[in-house]
Amino acid sequence: MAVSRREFLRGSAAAVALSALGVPALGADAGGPEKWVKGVCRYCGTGCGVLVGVKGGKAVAVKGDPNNHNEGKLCQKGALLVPAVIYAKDRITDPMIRKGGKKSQLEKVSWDEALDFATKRFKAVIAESGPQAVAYYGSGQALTEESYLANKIWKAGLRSNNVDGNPRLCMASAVAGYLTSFGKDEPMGTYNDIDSASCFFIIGSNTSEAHPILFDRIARRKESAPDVKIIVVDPRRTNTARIADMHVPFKPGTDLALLNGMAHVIFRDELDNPSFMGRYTIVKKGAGEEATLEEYKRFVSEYTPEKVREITGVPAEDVVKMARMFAESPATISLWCMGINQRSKGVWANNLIHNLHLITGQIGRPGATPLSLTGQPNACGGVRDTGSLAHLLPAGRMVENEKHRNEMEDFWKVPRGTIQPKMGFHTVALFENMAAGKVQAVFIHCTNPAQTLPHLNKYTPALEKAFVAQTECFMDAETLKYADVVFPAAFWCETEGVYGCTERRYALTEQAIPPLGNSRPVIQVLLDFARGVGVDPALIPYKNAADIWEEWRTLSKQGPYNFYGITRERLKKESGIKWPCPDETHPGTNLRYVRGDDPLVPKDHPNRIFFYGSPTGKATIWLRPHQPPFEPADADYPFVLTTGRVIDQWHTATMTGKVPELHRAYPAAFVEINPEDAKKLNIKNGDQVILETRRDKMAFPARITDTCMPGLVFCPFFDKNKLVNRLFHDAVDAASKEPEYKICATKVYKQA
Ligand code: MGD
Ligand code: MGD
Ligand code: SF4
Repeated sequence: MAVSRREFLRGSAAAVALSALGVPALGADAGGPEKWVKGVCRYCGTGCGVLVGVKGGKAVAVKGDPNNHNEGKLCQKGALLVPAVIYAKDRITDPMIRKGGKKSQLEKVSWDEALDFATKRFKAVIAESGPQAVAYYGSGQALTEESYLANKIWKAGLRSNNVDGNPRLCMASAVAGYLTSFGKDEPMGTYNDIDSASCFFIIGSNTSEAHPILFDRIARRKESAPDVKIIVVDPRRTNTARIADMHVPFKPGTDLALLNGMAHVIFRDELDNPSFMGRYTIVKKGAGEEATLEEYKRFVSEYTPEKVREITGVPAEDVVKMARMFAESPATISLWCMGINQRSKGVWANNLIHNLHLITGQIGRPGATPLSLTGQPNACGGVRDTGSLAHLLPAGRMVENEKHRNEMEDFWKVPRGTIQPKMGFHTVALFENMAAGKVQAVFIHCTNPAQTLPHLNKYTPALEKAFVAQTECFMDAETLKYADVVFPAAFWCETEGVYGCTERRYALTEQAIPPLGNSRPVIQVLLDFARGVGVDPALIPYKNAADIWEEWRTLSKQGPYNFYGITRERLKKESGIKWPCPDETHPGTNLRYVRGDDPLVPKDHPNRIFFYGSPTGKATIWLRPHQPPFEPADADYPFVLTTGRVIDQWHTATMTGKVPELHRAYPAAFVEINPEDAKKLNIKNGDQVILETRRDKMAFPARITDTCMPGLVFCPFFDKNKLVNRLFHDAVDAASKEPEYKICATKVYKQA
């Protein structure tokens, strides 16, 4: 890039601000909207507040909410949500079924017929094969009330723990990382920490494209305080890396060695914080056996900068420099996302980031915190917190814990023993069991697995085999090819519900306009479906989403996720509140686990920080050795293929693909390839390049760029005409079961 880092910093912040300023008038007729209705952006886990402009019963404009954390700003995706996406030509407005099996066409039918078609089939499967033969596959984009309700219907109503969803593909390693390091899920920090941090350790996150408004906040922090340092650890030189003081490209999949190497330097150079460790931490190894701090120090002492260089390719002096910057800064924040989570050792990588904070005491102060960035707008609030995954129950409870099951059975007023004691199938196992015929019917909500599961050649047959009931808004969703019944869902501001974003902030999207055509809020669909399948009406006595919120809020009162103070009325008035928030007068919490800030830490607790989610009250430093990725490059498949996002497209592009301004920027998939590699392979810009893995091969147009280091190629996964996931394996992290979408081995050659 020809511009200086400083110019880029200014430019990127300005671009975000510009989109916020330009957009309010978009789509509005002369005179402007009649009213503005408060909500949350439909897209990423940044969770920006929006105001939807309404005129004549239609959404005509959108602008940033000045009272939410984004202070009125939106990136281009949020700013272009209205009207193109809502009123897209291919919106689904009527229920549809396939009367003649998978090969027949979808036909429009009435709601009664569609519901009857689905519920009869689910009932028959349960009667013949038992509740373990049915499943719910949900989404971090579904509303909290929807996920809570589906979880309750399946686990307590149908007695099936087969409740999972796309957060398994995304946040599962972060969840397991928080659980094992601190005892409970969800971060202790918030976005406010960005404004106080003096060192940003950004690892495996392309913040500028995936969380643009947070990137803008980081860029502003850097501009306002030039001493602030930014380290970006990523094998690609992304836009995020362009504002870094130090970009550290390295061999993909070797983060564990790098992070242990930083710990080595911290001890070697006496940059550790013994009093913090002594007071607030314990040490564990392997599956959880206790170890001593001396054992841990001996363990990391093997990760000398020279050894780390051999494994990672990072110069030894850079390992030392990073460790010093991390430890010596007045306040260091770590930010990470899929480069860490979507890995066969994703949980360990999370643990090792937490380790760095625990050994230096860079935690529990403004600006000093680990903060994992959440991808989807409601993976945290909707799925993680409500426990809508195969191994979880609400508010941090576990399916396999009898006490937890009993607590939920008592609260839900079902007999003890109702919830099955064995966890259900996590995503990859769920689709494996569908292919094997053990799971015979699935309810898919707000996700598009036929494009986004790993190893698609293995899993699309599962969708062909099982009975698929699907909620959807747009006709171009790939999964519709396999749907037996389609429920048209009211989209975003056509209904109401809560999203919970990265920073434990719950915020309400209010209904601004009526559902389009015959589409319906999914709460209503789930309630009708449950009654049709024979779930006891007493279990689901709700009239609307607000009733469900009231139950969930009351339930939270019992434990460490307490947000009883976040009433529907408050959510209508305020632009998001961060839990813990135990009563209606509480303003919400910034520094979780910190006495004086977190209301769940007793005021008279002897320690300033109390990790109350952990049985010892302390955090855990883990001994985790380096391990290579599942499928590293080798002599036969000499390149590493990685996949991810581009700023203008959201996942499978069913929404962003409808917005001309966004679609023009990235109309189709491509492969990024380093100039050195391109030269060796005689590839020019735009040439068709074949990527061939052990599973499949596919051609992409080449983009020759130094973004990728030599030996690495990158493809985005938004393009349904190039299902890049056909190339991928389905290896998962042993603990979190999250797939390793970031690394597989591939051949690269020019199409003949
Ligand atoms: P990705 O592009 O998946 O985005 O947000 P990010 O995780 O920031 O990958 C992040 C980075 O990981 C890439 O730059 C890649 O080079 C790097 N990486 C690859 N291998 C390694 C490795 O071995 N180690 C390290 N340290 N890094 C590696 C994802 C987030 O984005 C998510 S989860 C969702 S659900 C949302 N999706 C989304 C979207 O689809 N489009 C846009 N525009 N924004 C989005 N925001 C959210
Ligand atoms: P989306 O496009 O977000 O992708 O994968 P998906 O969740 O499968 O799917 C959302 C679906 O819901 C779309 O079909 C959309 O049209 C529909 N929809 C939109 N709004 C509504 C609504 O209001 N109601 C209903 N009912 N439906 C609606 C995302 C997944 O992809 C994630 S989260 C991750 S982190 C993984 N990342 C990843 C990667 O990094 N690389 C590769 N290669 N694959 C990946 N797959 C995963
Ligand atoms: Fe929406 Fe994310 Fe952009 Fe904010 S940063 S406007 S939440 S897409």
